[in-house]
Amino acid sequence: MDPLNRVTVVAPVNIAVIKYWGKRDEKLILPINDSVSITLDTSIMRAKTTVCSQPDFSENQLWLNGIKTSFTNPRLLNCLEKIKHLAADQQSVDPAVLSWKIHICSENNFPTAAGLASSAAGYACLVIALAKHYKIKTDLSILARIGSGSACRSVFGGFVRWHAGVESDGSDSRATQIADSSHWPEMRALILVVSDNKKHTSSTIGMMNAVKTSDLIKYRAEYCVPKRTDKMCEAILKKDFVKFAELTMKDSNQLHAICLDTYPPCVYMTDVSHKVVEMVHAYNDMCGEIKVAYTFDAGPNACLYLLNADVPRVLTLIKHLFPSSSSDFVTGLGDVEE
Ligand code: 2P0
Repeated sequence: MDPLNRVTVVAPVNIAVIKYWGKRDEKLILPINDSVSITLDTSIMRAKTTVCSQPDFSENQLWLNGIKTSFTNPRLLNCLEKIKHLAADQQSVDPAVLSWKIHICSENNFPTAAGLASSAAGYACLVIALAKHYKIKTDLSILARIGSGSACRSVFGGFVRWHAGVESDGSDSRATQIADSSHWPEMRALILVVSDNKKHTSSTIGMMNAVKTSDLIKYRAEYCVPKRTDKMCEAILKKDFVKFAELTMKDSNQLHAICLDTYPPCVYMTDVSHKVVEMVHAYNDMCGEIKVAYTFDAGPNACLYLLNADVPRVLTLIKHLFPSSSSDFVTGLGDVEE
């Protein structure tokens, strides 16, 4: 036991291949459709959180990437309150511990809020650390979801599905593992950092506007995603890269089509992002089959999924077409580290 009662957890980033975009309940963070993601190796992109509570702490305090930040974020307060309630119900710690103030220190090793899934790793990490600190037993993906939707997928390694669920209390809106991180060892993610500027419209606002104004999003959630999700799970289990890659690219394109169908439109991809799309299609055409897939979240940065054997050739191509790019990196699949 740490004499200062500290708990440290490292949680990975996940990058969706079937995207979460749109909520049916803003407060409980319940999505309108299932999503599927891959959890990346923590050596390159991860969040690290330490929590500590002491009888002599006078106030709750939070540090994000070394900067003291006010402890007022409603989602953070909500997660902490829910976890303390569970600890009280489960009598998992001495009641005095629940009255002590807490210090939370969290850092990412990659650009925050640049569409690189920082909230997913951050909230997964926070919830796992708090659950450990207060010794509670519960479905951590449900707790992480309350912090940030995509965070529910980062509590598992490997290939993960977030089930939208049908219950209004969110009790069935949780993530499950499709296959663990050793299932497809050749799978690699290549992250192309187009820009590390903070995004102009947060995912939360972007998806709220989409639900309010886009007709396409209803079609997507009702008719496209259910079929696509089942096909994606099948492609992952069979390690069918061609099918996996085609579904990944189509789903990314549909997300950004919905962003354009939002009124006023929400544009996350830049000219450079579109050049990456062109490059991938040209490369696949040249190879005569799909060897690389792109996917873009709420930002201009690309995540390319490819198999290990293709990494050297694709990296050479990127260096040739984007000579000024310096911060691209390749990573495999990973797990939470406690
Ligand atoms: C995803 N994204 O599936 C999609 C694709 C971005 C594009 O989940 O409001 O930060 O905290 O639930 O989880 C980003 O949304 O949004 C996201 P909230 P979150 O990864």
